[in-house]
Amino acid sequence: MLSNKTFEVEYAYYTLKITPVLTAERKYFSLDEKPEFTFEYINEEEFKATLDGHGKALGTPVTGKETIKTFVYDYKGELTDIEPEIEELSGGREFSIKLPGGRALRAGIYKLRVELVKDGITYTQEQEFQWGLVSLNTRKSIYKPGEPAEFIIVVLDKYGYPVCNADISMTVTNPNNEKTTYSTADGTITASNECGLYTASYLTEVEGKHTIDITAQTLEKFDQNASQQTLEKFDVISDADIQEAGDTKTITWNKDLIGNKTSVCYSYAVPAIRPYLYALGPAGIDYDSQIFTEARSWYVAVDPTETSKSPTDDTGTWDNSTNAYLSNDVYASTEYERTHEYYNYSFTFPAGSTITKVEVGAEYYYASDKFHIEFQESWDGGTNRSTLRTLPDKFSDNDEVVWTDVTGDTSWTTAKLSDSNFRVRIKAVQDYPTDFVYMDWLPVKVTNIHQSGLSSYCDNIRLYR
Ligand SMILES: [Ca+2]
Ligand SMILES: [Ca+2]
Repeated sequence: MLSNKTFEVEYAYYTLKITPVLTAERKYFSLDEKPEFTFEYINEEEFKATLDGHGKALGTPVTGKETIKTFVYDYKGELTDIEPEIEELSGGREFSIKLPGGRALRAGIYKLRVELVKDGITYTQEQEFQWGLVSLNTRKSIYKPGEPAEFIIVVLDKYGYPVCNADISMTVTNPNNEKTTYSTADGTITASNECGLYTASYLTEVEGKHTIDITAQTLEKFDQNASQQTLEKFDVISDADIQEAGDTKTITWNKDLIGNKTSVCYSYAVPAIRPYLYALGPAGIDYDSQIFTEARSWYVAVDPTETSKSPTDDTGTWDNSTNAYLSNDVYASTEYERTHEYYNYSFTFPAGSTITKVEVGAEYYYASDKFHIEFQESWDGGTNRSTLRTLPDKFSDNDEVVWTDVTGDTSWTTAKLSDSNFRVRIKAVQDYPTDFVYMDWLPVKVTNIHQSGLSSYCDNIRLYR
């Protein structure tokens, strides 16, 4: 099996008992941290036990090679291409294993596996950890005392998708060791309109470094499958010099200050890959042979777009069929075993869109339990169709739309959702005796992701000398 990283260790020790131990510094890391672990297979005591009182080795010396292999797996148990940095520490046989950060990271649950091969025997240790599930942004990286600091908290689930109803608590410790607590429970942390984003406001009083601890409880969410995609480049547009090195683009401005002030502007577009987060910054300012650097990076992500559409054309044998174009308590209906097909949903998507979810909606009711509606969709003009699904019993129209997730029926593309290809067929299915079924509205909802439009930023810079 291929590993992310293989590390060879020369040794000239003595026959020793091996007890590998893998320890995580913590089990939760924020996105701008590099998760760090310690791997040890002979501890200090065992090592000392092989020496006599004068530091000389006991027993017969053995020389050879040991191999340490590391593997980093994602939440699906698939090997990632994350290459840990392995460093030999002094003392027994102890190694530091550090995961590198990157410009583009997928938040989630990961597992580090370390294999030690010694004398033909493989010793394995594993450690699970969370990376970037909770992160904190502030509008600015530095605040003046008395200025309110607005915190933006981002909460993701173990697959890296935003969590809308997280239960968050946060403690801010100021330099005098005074603590202020915030929580969604007491309303000091509030959910924003955008799923996964939460805000809190903190009044800065004391100068110095503040420490912030956050925990978030989330309900598990299983409705999305991430597709494997290659990372794309971040598009950056600016009047400044743009240098590219590795996965980083650096924008540099040379500015003459006017009244100690200047401003810089740039635009960027986030690649259409979910659920990755992209690091911006930290920004640096060189002045008077000094350098100021922001405390940390900022993260941006692409958000999915949801679009609902109604049919605008139909064919078949239901009565008053066009009434299913609109939710208005006026119905298409039938009392016989008949089928009807709806189409021309008029979906349009930006170029390069990836379809992540397709749902068929139905606002309907049955006059009795003698008759049901089944439906199926087609993505190639009616040649192939999904299997029939039965809409559950519902005996009055309460204006509720029953959505069925049909994402798994085919590998959806924007072309499969075009007017020439996409159709929804409904079928009344008879028990005995017959009775009426009613369809008020037959919408379709599609979630897609695409490269964001350009976001433009201008920063005003003022130098206090
Ligand atoms: Ca209705
Ligand atoms: Ca209607």
